Amino acid sequence: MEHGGITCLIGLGGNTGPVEDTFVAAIQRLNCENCQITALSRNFRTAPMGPDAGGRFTNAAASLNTDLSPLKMLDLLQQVEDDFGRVHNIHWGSRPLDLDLLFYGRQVIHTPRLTVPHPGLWYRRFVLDPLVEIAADWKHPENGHSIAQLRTRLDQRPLVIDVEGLDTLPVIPPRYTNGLAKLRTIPAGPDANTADQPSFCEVRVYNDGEQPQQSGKYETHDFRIDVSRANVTALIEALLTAAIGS
Ligand code: A4P
Ligand code: MG
Repeated sequence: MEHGGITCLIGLGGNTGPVEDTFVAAIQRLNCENCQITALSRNFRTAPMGPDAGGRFTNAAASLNTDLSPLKMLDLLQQVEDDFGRVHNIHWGSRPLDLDLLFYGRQVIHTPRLTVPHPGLWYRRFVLDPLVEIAADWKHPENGHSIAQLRTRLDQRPLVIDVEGLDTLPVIPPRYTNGLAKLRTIPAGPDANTADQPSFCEVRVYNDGEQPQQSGKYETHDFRIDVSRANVTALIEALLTAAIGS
């Protein structure tokens, strides 16, 4: 590659097979004629996000310089994923290797095949922990926050939990909340999933009450799940235990 090129940040994830070896081999594959790896984070062991995600993940982040267009860059990432046995069947399923294009320079891209910056990156600890090691000062082109600021935001308290579709709040023992979390109940909105499932309610978690400035294209919660009313208290207690300790 000639001088110049665009700096990209990519996220690596995987939870089947020898993931750390897979990461090393994938980085070697990405370091090619059109692409030069410039930094690589440590590997992080992370809790799986999503009900079908499987066991614990390993996550990392890398920066690279490339003269490939955004879609050619995505092609390359998908080619490398396929080479390591990725089967694209279950959304958010377990996988030997997932390569996400987190940033392509400062570009903002919204096409059916490619969304850049990656829409989930700004609230996912498993993306931000590795990213902060290699690009703490990198600014998100849509919300203006640096990676370090987005990461710090995840630790801000109180943790706000909205329960949509319940008239009264579940009773949560104070040892769980203790000023570190704020529970609110909000009426079910017109588009609430709970409209067709009256025995369910929707729980949303916000790491802070005030979200980073939105472009209008992001969802504002950090986590959302529909849960039966009978299980809502157990869910919230589990969330609080995981997020702030009991
Ligand atoms: N696509 C659009 N934009 C991008 C982008 N910026 N980078 C499209 C990569 N791909 C992008 O992706 C589905 C489609 O997204 C692609 O065809 C591409 O055109 P995929 O990788 O085939 O499917 P996926 O990964 O199951 O879906 P998705 O929405 O990309 O999920 P994520 O965000 O990758 O999350 N838990 C932990 N702890 N660590 C993880 O790494 N990863 C996931 C998947 C779930 N839980 C996890 C982790
Ligand atoms: Mg992916």
